[in-house]
Amino acid sequence: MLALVRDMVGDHPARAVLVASNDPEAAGLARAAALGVPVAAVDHRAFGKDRAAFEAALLEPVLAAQPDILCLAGFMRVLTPAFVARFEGRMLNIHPSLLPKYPGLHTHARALAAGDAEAGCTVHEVTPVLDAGPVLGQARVPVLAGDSEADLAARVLVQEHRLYPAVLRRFASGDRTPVYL
Ligand code: NHR
Repeated sequence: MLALVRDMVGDHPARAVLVASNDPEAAGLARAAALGVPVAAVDHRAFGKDRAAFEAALLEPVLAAQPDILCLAGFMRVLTPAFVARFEGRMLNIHPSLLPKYPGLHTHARALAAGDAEAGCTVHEVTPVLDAGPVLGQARVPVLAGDSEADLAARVLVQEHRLYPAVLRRFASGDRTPVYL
């Protein structure tokens, strides 16, 4: 998230209008605020299993900010089709695997368990089906002998911070050609 916010200066085709989180304690909120970006938090735990009610509350600050594009970054709440439909074709996510491999959770553990020689991250359009929307970019890293889940996650994260800003720049300029780093 911070890599995106920090990139949106100068000749960048977009500007950050809001950073929103489902976790009021998320460290990124204070960091974004320190960079001068408006922030909002809506704690999903206050809504129990009622995803629609959580999303209705989240929508208030999001709609007030009038974004053209939504970027999910470490956002861990599956979004309902109704929410996705409101932002169809203009909501992105970064996922820590080389999709279509390993949609969902525990991607690094799954790549290690499979003995993969390569791992990486993918930026994709968010559709109602989890981690299945059109790919907008990918970056690859090697899996090294003896890697732990944390080792691999850290190596992929470095690439996430390069890939997502590169994809957003291109996407915000109206170009959906995938970026491959
Ligand atoms: N929503 C839709 N409709 N489509 C996608 O592609 C989405 C999405 C919401 C989030 C991010 C995704 C990831 O890149 C994402 C993509 C959360 C879960 C999950 O199972 C899965 C994938 C992603 C995010 N969430 C559990 C839930 O009940 C909670 C898991 C937890 O809190 O640890 O929402 O990783």
